[in-house]
Amino acid sequence: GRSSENETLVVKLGGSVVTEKTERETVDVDALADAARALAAFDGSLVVVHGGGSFGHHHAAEHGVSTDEGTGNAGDALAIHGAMVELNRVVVDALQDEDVPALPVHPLSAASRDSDGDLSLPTAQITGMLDEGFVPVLHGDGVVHAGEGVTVLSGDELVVELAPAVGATRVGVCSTVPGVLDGEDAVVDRIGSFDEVADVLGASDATDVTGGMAGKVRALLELGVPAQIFAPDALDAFVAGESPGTTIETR
Ligand code: IP8
Repeated sequence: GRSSENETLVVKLGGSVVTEKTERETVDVDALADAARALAAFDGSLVVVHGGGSFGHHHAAEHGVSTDEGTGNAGDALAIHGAMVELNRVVVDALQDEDVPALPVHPLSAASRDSDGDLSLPTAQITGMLDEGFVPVLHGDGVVHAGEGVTVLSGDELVVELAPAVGATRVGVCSTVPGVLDGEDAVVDRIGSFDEVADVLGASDATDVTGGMAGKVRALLELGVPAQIFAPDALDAFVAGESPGTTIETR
């Protein structure tokens, strides 16, 4: 295959890929091991971000916390963060088991939102890890939010923030769906503008990055680097430089 040494990938592993979404705090061990094996084949710079799945989301829901509704209760914030740290450790361990030099980065300890909800995320520790040959592994988390206490920071938002900061050459969003689907459940090969898929995705609030596929597509169109949305069985192909699923790139 082609050499990936000069590439920098940001890969999101969806929460529903690495966990059993319906069973509280249960890892999908086999799916995670498969993903770790696929990522281990890559020899360039790699940043991994994972979502919440059955770890973060039910805690956030129980405490009424979303990306814009926060909690001022430290115990509630810690319940959300603690579950995500637990999942993160399992993901990091699975990657290290495949000899990926993975290290954890916990967004709650570094990021913040202003009163408009705009995210600020320091990245010197992340680029520093990449320069030293490590693979930073971030996760959806809680984030301190001016005037709100702690709100949810989604993995999708992290991907959009990180890609330009690390000079990503490609972004991969590994999800349980094989890509963006058209009206007939066929995968759309390429999206160059939101208008092309507005009919099938419906309108979405541009600021709501956890709001399903429409929000994802909008955010990924802004990136300036090609992004691909694909299912777990296509992670190998993505890593190898192929274009599985839906490619999202402004023309
Ligand atoms: O699954 C959300 O991350 P996502 C994480 O990427 C929490 O939306 C804390 C619910």
